[in-house]
Amino acid sequence: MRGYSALAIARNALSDHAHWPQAWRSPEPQTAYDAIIVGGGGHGLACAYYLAKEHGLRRVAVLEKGWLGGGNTGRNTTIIRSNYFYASSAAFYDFALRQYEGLSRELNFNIMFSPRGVLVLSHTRHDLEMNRRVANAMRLNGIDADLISRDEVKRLAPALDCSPTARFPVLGALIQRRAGTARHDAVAWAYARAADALGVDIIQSCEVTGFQIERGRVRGVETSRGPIQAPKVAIAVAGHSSVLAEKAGFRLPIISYALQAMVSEPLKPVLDTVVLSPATGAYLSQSDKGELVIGGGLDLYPSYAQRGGLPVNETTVAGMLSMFPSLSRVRQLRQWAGICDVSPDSSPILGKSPIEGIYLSTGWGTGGFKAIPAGGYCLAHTLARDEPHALNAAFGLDRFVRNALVDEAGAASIPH
Ligand code: FAD
Ligand code: PYC
Repeated sequence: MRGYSALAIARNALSDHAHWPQAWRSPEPQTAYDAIIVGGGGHGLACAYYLAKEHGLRRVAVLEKGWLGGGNTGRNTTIIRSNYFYASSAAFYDFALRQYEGLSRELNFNIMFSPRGVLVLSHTRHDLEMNRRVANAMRLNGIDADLISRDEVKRLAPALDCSPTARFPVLGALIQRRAGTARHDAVAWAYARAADALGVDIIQSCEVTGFQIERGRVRGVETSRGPIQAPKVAIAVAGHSSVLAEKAGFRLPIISYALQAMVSEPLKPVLDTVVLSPATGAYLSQSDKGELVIGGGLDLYPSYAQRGGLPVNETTVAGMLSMFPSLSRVRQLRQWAGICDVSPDSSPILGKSPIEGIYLSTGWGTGGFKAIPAGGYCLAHTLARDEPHALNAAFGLDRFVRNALVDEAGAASIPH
């Protein structure tokens, strides 16, 4: 990591940001590239970085209709974990977690990775059994997992109501101690800066509006800033995946739902781990700014509105307060939503599309932030070599016709 003196940090903090260097260029689009990535979220930017770094592709453009990280990457609740059930998911998400552990160093950008542990609470006997099943599966897949008692939960999260009379009594938890959080927009910025340094053109305010396709093969894209040619195009647009697939002439088994989250006013430190409670429908952690970062389940009707409705917001707050009654007077500061791309088995679709030269990164649903380093790495491999990496071989679109689902809805850890 580049070293900064305390004086330099103080000078920057007090400056009006004048003369700060741009973290990446803002080039005009060229007429042709070797590869185009649609979507400047974490997955698109990571793919661009790995295409340049691992595969030597330098004539690469990321086309983003808005601003970098303005989609779900900048709207999520920053939880990173690899407590999945099936071997293929475990290998994929743990590869991502291992990349996150070294990402600040790799990209020379502090993404504030914080392995503060993630607890999935058990409120019933059945929850205990299910958590034990997941813990056993994780250990069989070589991933750290512990089952902890109510007393240990109380020690880790003293503000949590662990009394036997609680509305949702806590019987124990599954903990992944290596799991935690990272600053979401820093992940996008870190990949953007590193990709730019390797020659990738990152072009914001450039919407892809269509595809040039000849005899089943992609030749380029139409954009709000004119046509751009490329023999290979990756689509990494989360909740808008079906919209773009339709423009390319195929359908995806993706439904887009809003997932909302909120933060409280800043508080003094009250929680230094992440608590997920599928039964109450709420989860929370505390950011470095002191805000409680709170989320719940999907607004379960298809939508492209980045808002979310009041009933789900209220249910989430009620669930959170049933666990943490002492927070009842804390005020909600902000609320927002992102459009999640949910696949039938809640696993990603990461691989080839029915059009030659078009590749897909979608189906991340409510859980793709934690996947970004693995998703970008595997998408780059698939695009560059025209075949999946071993880590994403199970996640092709063809699994829905082969009846080879990887059903991880239960691993979402939130009402789904
Ligand atoms: P995005 O970050 O959404 O990027 C896609 C980009 O494509 C957008 O910037 C969009 O503007 C752009 N785009 C769309 N259409 C076009 C077009 N036609 N032309 C050009 N650009 C286009 N995951 C976790 O792992 N942990 C969590 O704690 C977590 N919490 C979440 C909480 C909330 C409230 C939400 C909404 C999501 C959460 N997720 C979480 C999920 C995670 O945020 C996403 O799965 C992940 O960020 C998806 O990244 P992406 O790069 O695929 O998509
Ligand atoms: O994937 O860990 C996750 C998550 C938690 C809340 C939303 N997504």
